[in-house]
Amino acid sequence: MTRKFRLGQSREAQDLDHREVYSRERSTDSKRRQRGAERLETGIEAHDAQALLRLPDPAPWMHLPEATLIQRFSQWVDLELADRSVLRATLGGKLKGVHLVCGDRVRYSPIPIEATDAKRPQAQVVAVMPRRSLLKRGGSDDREPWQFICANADELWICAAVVDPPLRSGLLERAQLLALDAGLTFRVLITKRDRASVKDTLPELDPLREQGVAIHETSALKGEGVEPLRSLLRDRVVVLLGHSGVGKSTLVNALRLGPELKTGGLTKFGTGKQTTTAARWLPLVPEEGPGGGTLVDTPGIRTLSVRGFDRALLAKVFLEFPTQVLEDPLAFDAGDDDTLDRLNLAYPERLQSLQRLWLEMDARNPNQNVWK
Ligand SMILES: Nc1nc2c(ncn2[C@@H]2O[C@H](COP(=O)(O)OP(=O)(O)OP(=O)(O)O)[C@@H](O)[C@H]2O)c(=O)[nH]1
Ligand SMILES: [Mg+2]
Repeated sequence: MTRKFRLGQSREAQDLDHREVYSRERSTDSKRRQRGAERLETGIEAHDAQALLRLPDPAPWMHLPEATLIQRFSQWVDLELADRSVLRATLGGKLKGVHLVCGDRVRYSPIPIEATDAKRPQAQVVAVMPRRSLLKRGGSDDREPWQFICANADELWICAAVVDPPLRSGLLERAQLLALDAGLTFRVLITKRDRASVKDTLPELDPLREQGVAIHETSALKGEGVEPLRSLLRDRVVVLLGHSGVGKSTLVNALRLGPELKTGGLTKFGTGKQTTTAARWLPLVPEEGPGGGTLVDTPGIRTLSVRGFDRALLAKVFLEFPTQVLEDPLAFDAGDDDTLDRLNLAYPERLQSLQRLWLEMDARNPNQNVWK
Protein backbone atom coordinates (compact mmCIF):
# COMPACT_ATOMS: atom_id res chain seq x y z
CA MET A 1 0.00 0.00 0.00
CA THR A 2 1.38 3.40 -0.91
CA ARG A 3 0.93 5.98 1.73
CA LYS A 4 0.10 9.58 0.90
CA PHE A 5 1.85 12.38 2.72
CA ARG A 6 -0.14 15.18 4.22
CA LEU A 7 1.16 18.64 3.51
CA GLY A 8 3.73 19.59 6.10
CA GLN A 9 4.21 16.03 7.27
CA SER A 10 7.87 15.24 7.43
CA ARG A 11 9.24 12.17 5.75
CA GLU A 12 11.17 11.23 8.86
CA ALA A 13 8.07 11.27 11.03
CA GLN A 14 6.31 8.94 8.63
CA ASP A 15 9.32 6.66 8.48
CA LEU A 16 9.17 6.06 12.20
CA ASP A 17 6.24 3.73 11.50
CA HIS A 18 8.33 1.90 8.90
CA ARG A 19 11.72 1.54 10.49
CA GLU A 20 12.99 -0.84 7.81
CA VAL A 21 12.62 1.86 5.12
CA TYR A 22 14.34 4.36 7.31
CA SER A 23 17.23 2.07 8.13
CA ARG A 24 17.70 1.12 4.48
CA GLU A 25 17.92 4.77 3.50
CA ARG A 26 20.35 5.49 6.22
CA SER A 27 22.63 2.65 5.19
CA THR A 28 22.88 3.83 1.56
CA ASP A 29 23.59 7.30 2.82
CA SER A 30 26.28 6.07 5.13
CA LYS A 31 27.79 3.94 2.33
CA ARG A 32 27.98 6.99 0.13
CA ARG A 33 29.68 8.90 2.89
CA GLN A 34 32.09 6.04 3.47
CA ARG A 35 32.98 5.88 -0.20
CA GLY A 36 33.61 9.61 -0.19
CA ALA A 37 35.90 9.23 2.76
CA GLU A 38 37.80 6.39 1.08
CA ARG A 39 38.33 8.50 -1.99
CA LEU A 40 40.10 11.02 0.17
CA GLU A 41 42.58 8.36 1.19
CA THR A 42 43.68 7.34 -2.33
CA GLY A 43 47.07 8.15 -3.76
CA ILE A 44 45.66 11.29 -5.32
CA GLU A 45 45.47 12.83 -1.90
CA ALA A 46 49.22 12.33 -1.65
CA HIS A 47 49.64 15.24 -4.08
CA ASP A 48 51.04 12.93 -6.75
CA ALA A 49 49.74 14.64 -9.83
CA GLN A 50 52.21 12.75 -12.02
CA ALA A 51 50.75 9.37 -11.03
CA LEU A 52 47.48 10.27 -12.74
CA LEU A 53 49.29 10.75 -16.02
CA ARG A 54 50.97 7.33 -16.03
CA LEU A 55 49.32 4.55 -18.01
CA PRO A 56 49.71 0.77 -17.49
CA ASP A 57 51.71 -1.13 -20.10
CA PRO A 58 49.34 -2.35 -22.86
CA ALA A 59 51.84 -5.05 -24.07
CA PRO A 60 49.86 -8.13 -22.83
CA TRP A 61 46.79 -6.93 -24.73
CA MET A 62 48.23 -6.08 -28.10
CA HIS A 63 46.49 -9.08 -29.75
CA LEU A 64 43.09 -7.51 -29.04
CA PRO A 65 41.36 -5.10 -31.45
CA GLU A 66 41.90 -1.37 -31.05
CA ALA A 67 39.18 1.31 -30.91
CA THR A 68 38.74 4.99 -30.14
CA LEU A 69 36.91 6.09 -27.01
CA ILE A 70 34.36 8.55 -28.36
CA GLN A 71 32.32 9.33 -25.25
CA ARG A 72 32.60 8.61 -21.55
CA PHE A 73 29.67 7.92 -19.26
CA SER A 74 29.94 7.19 -15.57
CA GLN A 75 29.52 3.39 -15.91
CA TRP A 76 30.56 2.70 -19.48
CA VAL A 77 32.14 4.16 -22.59
CA ASP A 78 31.28 4.28 -26.28
CA LEU A 79 33.96 3.00 -28.63
CA GLU A 80 34.29 3.63 -32.35
CA LEU A 81 35.62 0.50 -34.04
CA ALA A 82 37.75 0.26 -37.15
CA ASP A 83 34.62 -0.17 -39.35
CA ARG A 84 33.17 3.07 -37.81
CA SER A 85 30.48 1.21 -35.91
CA VAL A 86 29.90 2.18 -32.27
CA LEU A 87 30.17 -0.33 -29.43
CA ARG A 88 29.26 0.27 -25.80
CA ALA A 89 31.78 -1.16 -23.35
CA THR A 90 32.49 -1.35 -19.65
CA LEU A 91 35.84 -0.62 -18.07
CA GLY A 92 37.85 -3.67 -17.02
CA GLY A 93 39.30 -4.04 -13.55
CA LYS A 94 42.78 -3.81 -15.05
CA LEU A 95 42.14 -0.12 -15.59
CA LYS A 96 41.24 0.65 -11.99
CA GLY A 97 42.61 4.04 -11.10
CA VAL A 98 43.34 4.91 -14.75
CA HIS A 99 41.42 7.94 -15.89
CA LEU A 100 40.29 7.35 -19.48
CA VAL A 101 39.25 10.31 -21.56
CA CYS A 102 37.52 11.02 -24.85
CA GLY A 103 39.96 10.34 -27.71
CA ASP A 104 41.90 7.55 -26.00
CA ARG A 105 42.95 4.62 -28.17
CA VAL A 106 41.99 1.49 -26.25
CA ARG A 107 42.09 -2.30 -26.61
CA TYR A 108 38.88 -4.16 -25.86
CA SER A 109 37.74 -7.75 -25.47
CA PRO A 110 34.24 -9.18 -25.85
CA ILE A 111 32.66 -10.40 -22.62
CA PRO A 112 30.30 -13.37 -22.51
CA ILE A 113 26.80 -12.10 -21.96
CA GLU A 114 23.87 -14.22 -20.85
CA ALA A 115 20.82 -14.02 -23.10
CA THR A 116 18.87 -12.15 -20.44
CA ASP A 117 21.48 -9.44 -20.23
CA ALA A 118 21.42 -8.38 -23.86
CA LYS A 119 21.11 -4.72 -22.89
CA ARG A 120 24.39 -4.65 -21.03
CA PRO A 121 27.59 -3.60 -22.81
CA GLN A 122 29.03 -6.38 -24.94
CA ALA A 123 32.68 -5.56 -24.49
CA GLN A 124 35.21 -4.55 -21.90
CA VAL A 125 38.07 -2.09 -22.24
CA VAL A 126 41.23 -3.72 -20.89
CA ALA A 127 44.11 -1.50 -21.99
CA VAL A 128 44.86 2.00 -23.14
CA MET A 129 47.55 2.89 -25.67
CA PRO A 130 50.12 5.62 -25.04
CA ARG A 131 48.68 9.06 -25.79
CA ARG A 132 49.99 11.27 -28.58
CA SER A 133 48.81 14.33 -26.66
CA LEU A 134 46.69 15.02 -23.61
CA LEU A 135 44.72 18.23 -23.17
CA LYS A 136 44.00 18.83 -19.51
CA ARG A 137 43.22 21.64 -17.11
CA GLY A 138 44.00 22.03 -13.43
CA GLY A 139 41.56 20.48 -11.00
CA SER A 140 39.75 22.32 -8.27
CA ASP A 141 41.74 20.86 -5.38
CA ASP A 142 44.40 18.27 -4.56
CA ARG A 143 42.04 15.32 -4.61
CA GLU A 144 41.72 15.96 -8.32
CA PRO A 145 44.98 17.49 -9.57
CA TRP A 146 43.90 17.43 -13.25
CA GLN A 147 40.73 17.38 -15.26
CA PHE A 148 41.34 15.64 -18.57
CA ILE A 149 39.61 17.14 -21.60
CA CYS A 150 40.72 15.14 -24.60
CA ALA A 151 43.47 12.74 -25.64
CA ASN A 152 45.21 12.45 -29.03
CA ALA A 153 44.06 15.83 -30.37
CA ASP A 154 46.07 18.05 -32.76
CA GLU A 155 44.45 21.44 -32.31
CA LEU A 156 42.57 23.46 -29.73
CA TRP A 157 40.04 25.98 -31.03
CA ILE A 158 38.81 28.24 -28.28
CA CYS A 159 35.36 29.58 -29.13
CA ALA A 160 34.28 33.04 -27.96
CA ALA A 161 31.01 34.74 -28.88
CA VAL A 162 31.02 38.44 -29.85
CA VAL A 163 28.06 38.86 -27.50
CA ASP A 164 26.21 36.51 -25.17
CA PRO A 165 27.74 34.93 -23.29
CA PRO A 166 30.39 37.49 -22.36
CA LEU A 167 33.96 36.31 -22.47
CA ARG A 168 35.59 36.02 -19.06
CA SER A 169 38.83 37.89 -19.08
CA GLY A 170 41.86 35.65 -19.12
CA LEU A 171 40.12 32.70 -20.76
CA LEU A 172 42.00 33.08 -24.03
CA GLU A 173 45.39 33.23 -22.32
CA ARG A 174 44.53 30.22 -20.20
CA ALA A 175 43.46 28.23 -23.24
CA GLN A 176 46.64 29.23 -25.07
CA LEU A 177 48.67 27.99 -22.13
CA LEU A 178 46.87 24.64 -21.98
CA ALA A 179 47.34 24.19 -25.72
CA LEU A 180 51.06 24.91 -25.39
CA ASP A 181 51.35 22.43 -22.55
CA ALA A 182 49.65 19.71 -24.58
CA GLY A 183 51.56 20.60 -27.76
CA LEU A 184 48.41 21.51 -29.71
CA THR A 185 47.99 24.18 -32.40
CA PHE A 186 45.99 27.06 -30.93
CA ARG A 187 43.32 29.01 -32.79
CA VAL A 188 40.66 31.47 -31.68
CA LEU A 189 37.19 31.08 -33.16
CA ILE A 190 34.91 34.08 -32.87
CA THR A 191 31.30 32.87 -33.06
CA LYS A 192 27.99 34.72 -33.61
CA ARG A 193 29.73 37.31 -35.80
CA ASP A 194 26.27 38.22 -37.18
CA ARG A 195 25.39 39.67 -33.76
CA ALA A 196 27.93 42.51 -33.97
CA SER A 197 28.53 45.23 -36.51
CA VAL A 198 31.10 44.51 -39.22
CA LYS A 199 32.80 47.71 -38.13
CA ASP A 200 33.54 46.19 -34.75
CA THR A 201 37.15 45.07 -35.05
CA LEU A 202 37.19 43.28 -31.69
CA PRO A 203 40.15 45.21 -30.28
CA GLU A 204 40.36 42.93 -27.23
CA LEU A 205 41.95 40.37 -29.53
CA ASP A 206 44.78 42.70 -30.56
CA PRO A 207 47.41 41.20 -28.23
CA LEU A 208 46.77 37.78 -29.73
CA ARG A 209 46.73 39.15 -33.29
CA GLU A 210 50.15 40.69 -32.70
CA GLN A 211 51.48 37.36 -31.56
CA GLY A 212 50.33 35.81 -34.80
CA VAL A 213 47.63 33.60 -33.25
CA ALA A 214 45.13 32.57 -35.94
CA ILE A 215 41.72 34.17 -35.38
CA HIS A 216 38.71 33.02 -37.38
CA GLU A 217 35.39 34.83 -37.39
CA THR A 218 32.29 32.74 -38.00
CA SER A 219 28.54 32.84 -37.95
CA ALA A 220 27.23 29.32 -37.92
CA LEU A 221 23.64 30.54 -38.27
CA LYS A 222 24.36 32.41 -41.49
CA GLY A 223 26.99 29.94 -42.64
CA GLU A 224 29.64 32.66 -42.86
CA GLY A 225 33.26 31.76 -42.23
CA VAL A 226 32.40 28.09 -41.83
CA GLU A 227 33.64 26.74 -45.17
CA PRO A 228 37.27 27.90 -44.70
CA LEU A 229 37.38 25.83 -41.49
CA ARG A 230 36.92 22.63 -43.47
CA SER A 231 40.35 22.82 -45.03
CA LEU A 232 41.87 23.40 -41.56
CA LEU A 233 40.14 20.28 -40.30
CA ARG A 234 41.68 18.01 -42.92
CA ASP A 235 43.21 14.97 -41.18
CA ARG A 236 43.28 16.85 -37.89
CA VAL A 237 41.63 16.25 -34.54
CA VAL A 238 40.23 19.54 -33.28
CA VAL A 239 38.89 20.19 -29.77
CA LEU A 240 36.30 22.97 -29.47
CA LEU A 241 36.36 24.64 -26.09
CA GLY A 242 34.48 27.65 -24.75
CA HIS A 243 31.83 28.97 -22.40
CA SER A 244 28.40 27.39 -22.44
CA GLY A 245 26.21 28.91 -25.15
CA VAL A 246 28.94 30.28 -27.44
CA GLY A 247 27.72 27.98 -30.20
CA LYS A 248 30.15 25.06 -30.24
CA SER A 249 27.54 22.44 -31.03
CA THR A 250 25.87 24.74 -33.58
CA LEU A 251 29.20 25.06 -35.37
CA VAL A 252 29.74 21.30 -35.31
CA ASN A 253 26.28 20.84 -36.86
CA ALA A 254 27.16 23.36 -39.59
CA LEU A 255 30.31 21.41 -40.44
CA ARG A 256 28.86 17.91 -40.30
CA LEU A 257 26.16 15.97 -42.07
CA GLY A 258 24.95 13.12 -39.87
CA PRO A 259 22.63 13.39 -36.88
CA GLU A 260 22.46 16.88 -35.43
CA LEU A 261 23.82 17.56 -31.97
CA LYS A 262 21.51 19.11 -29.44
CA THR A 263 21.92 22.86 -29.11
CA GLY A 264 20.42 25.11 -26.49
CA GLY A 265 19.22 28.66 -26.15
CA LEU A 266 20.46 31.21 -23.65
CA THR A 267 19.13 32.09 -20.22
CA LYS A 268 17.73 35.57 -19.57
CA PHE A 269 21.19 36.49 -18.30
CA GLY A 270 22.71 35.74 -21.70
CA THR A 271 24.60 32.68 -20.49
CA GLY A 272 24.40 29.17 -21.92
CA LYS A 273 22.35 26.31 -20.54
CA GLN A 274 25.01 23.57 -20.41
CA THR A 275 23.33 21.74 -23.27
CA THR A 276 26.26 19.46 -24.06
CA THR A 277 27.13 17.38 -21.01
CA ALA A 278 30.03 15.21 -22.13
CA ALA A 279 32.89 15.56 -24.58
CA ARG A 280 32.13 13.77 -27.84
CA TRP A 281 34.53 12.63 -30.55
CA LEU A 282 32.90 13.27 -33.95
CA PRO A 283 34.78 12.05 -37.02
CA LEU A 284 33.70 13.69 -40.29
CA VAL A 285 33.18 11.28 -43.16
CA PRO A 286 35.19 12.18 -46.28
CA GLU A 287 32.01 13.16 -48.17
CA GLU A 288 31.60 15.98 -45.68
CA GLY A 289 34.74 17.65 -46.85
CA PRO A 290 38.17 16.95 -48.20
CA GLY A 291 40.21 14.68 -45.94
CA GLY A 292 37.57 14.35 -43.25
CA GLY A 293 39.01 15.28 -39.88
CA THR A 294 37.57 14.98 -36.41
CA LEU A 295 35.79 17.49 -34.20
CA VAL A 296 35.54 17.10 -30.44
CA ASP A 297 32.53 18.92 -29.00
CA THR A 298 32.87 19.61 -25.28
CA PRO A 299 30.59 20.86 -22.50
CA GLY A 300 30.75 24.59 -21.81
CA ILE A 301 33.37 25.66 -19.30
CA ARG A 302 33.37 28.55 -16.85
CA THR A 303 37.11 28.91 -16.66
CA LEU A 304 40.28 26.92 -17.24
CA SER A 305 42.36 26.41 -14.15
CA VAL A 306 46.13 26.39 -14.63
CA ARG A 307 46.98 24.98 -11.21
CA GLY A 308 49.99 22.71 -11.28
CA PHE A 309 51.24 23.81 -14.73
CA ASP A 310 54.82 24.86 -15.37
CA ARG A 311 55.50 28.57 -14.95
CA ALA A 312 57.96 28.43 -17.85
CA LEU A 313 54.91 28.27 -20.16
CA LEU A 314 54.04 31.86 -19.25
CA ALA A 315 56.98 33.15 -21.27
CA LYS A 316 55.41 31.65 -24.40
CA VAL A 317 52.00 33.19 -23.75
CA PHE A 318 53.08 36.64 -22.56
CA LEU A 319 55.66 37.15 -25.27
CA GLU A 320 55.75 40.95 -25.01
CA PHE A 321 56.99 41.02 -21.40
CA PRO A 322 60.68 41.47 -20.57
CA THR A 323 62.43 38.55 -18.83
CA GLN A 324 62.65 40.35 -15.50
CA VAL A 325 58.84 40.56 -15.33
CA LEU A 326 58.38 36.94 -16.36
CA GLU A 327 60.80 35.80 -13.67
CA ASP A 328 58.94 37.56 -10.87
CA PRO A 329 55.74 39.30 -11.99
CA LEU A 330 54.65 40.00 -8.42
CA ALA A 331 57.57 42.40 -7.94
CA PHE A 332 55.74 44.87 -10.20
CA ASP A 333 52.71 46.85 -9.14
CA ALA A 334 50.05 46.58 -11.85
CA GLY A 335 48.19 49.54 -10.36
CA ASP A 336 51.12 51.91 -10.40
CA ASP A 337 51.34 54.21 -13.44
CA ASP A 338 55.08 54.80 -13.08
CA THR A 339 55.81 51.07 -13.17
CA LEU A 340 53.61 50.63 -16.23
CA ASP A 341 55.31 53.58 -17.97
CA ARG A 342 58.74 52.17 -17.18
CA LEU A 343 57.82 48.76 -18.60
CA ASN A 344 56.34 50.48 -21.65
CA LEU A 345 53.67 47.85 -22.18
CA ALA A 346 51.32 48.05 -25.13
CA TYR A 347 48.62 46.24 -23.14
CA PRO A 348 49.16 47.06 -19.43
CA GLU A 349 46.11 45.04 -18.38
CA ARG A 350 47.98 41.89 -19.36
CA LEU A 351 50.33 42.37 -16.40
CA GLN A 352 47.48 41.64 -14.01
CA SER A 353 46.53 38.62 -16.04
CA LEU A 354 50.12 37.37 -15.90
CA GLN A 355 50.24 37.85 -12.12
CA ARG A 356 46.98 35.97 -11.64
CA LEU A 357 48.17 32.96 -13.63
CA TRP A 358 51.57 33.03 -11.90
CA LEU A 359 49.92 32.84 -8.49
CA GLU A 360 47.46 30.17 -9.51
CA MET A 361 50.12 27.85 -10.96
CA ASP A 362 51.93 27.64 -7.67
CA ALA A 363 49.08 26.97 -5.28
CA ARG A 364 48.40 23.33 -4.58
CA ASN A 365 46.52 23.65 -1.28
CA PRO A 366 43.78 21.12 -0.77
CA ASN A 367 40.28 22.51 -1.18
CA GLN A 368 41.57 25.79 -2.46
CA ASN A 369 39.03 27.71 -4.45
CA VAL A 370 40.49 28.54 -7.85
CA TRP A 371 37.70 30.73 -9.16
CA LYS A 372 39.44 34.00 -8.42
N1 LIG B 1 23.06 34.71 -33.80
C1 LIG B 1 23.74 33.56 -33.71
N2 LIG B 1 23.40 32.66 -32.76
C2 LIG B 1 24.09 31.52 -32.66
C3 LIG B 1 25.19 31.24 -33.53
N3 LIG B 1 25.72 30.03 -33.18
C4 LIG B 1 24.97 29.58 -32.15
N4 LIG B 1 23.99 30.46 -31.83
C5 LIG B 1 22.98 30.28 -30.77
O1 LIG B 1 23.62 30.15 -29.51
C6 LIG B 1 22.86 29.28 -28.69
C7 LIG B 1 23.76 28.24 -28.03
O2 LIG B 1 24.31 27.40 -29.00
P1 LIG B 1 24.95 25.98 -28.66
O3 LIG B 1 25.52 25.45 -29.94
O4 LIG B 1 23.99 25.10 -27.94
O5 LIG B 1 26.11 26.39 -27.68
P2 LIG B 1 27.23 25.45 -27.01
O6 LIG B 1 28.50 26.21 -27.04
O7 LIG B 1 27.23 24.11 -27.66
O8 LIG B 1 26.71 25.35 -25.52
P3 LIG B 1 26.95 24.19 -24.43
O9 LIG B 1 26.63 22.88 -25.09
O10 LIG B 1 26.02 24.53 -23.32
O11 LIG B 1 28.39 24.30 -24.03
C8 LIG B 1 21.79 28.67 -29.57
O12 LIG B 1 20.57 29.33 -29.28
C9 LIG B 1 22.23 28.99 -30.97
O13 LIG B 1 21.15 29.17 -31.84
C10 LIG B 1 25.53 32.22 -34.53
O14 LIG B 1 26.46 32.07 -35.31
N5 LIG B 1 24.77 33.35 -34.56
MG1 LIG C 1 27.01 22.22 -26.91
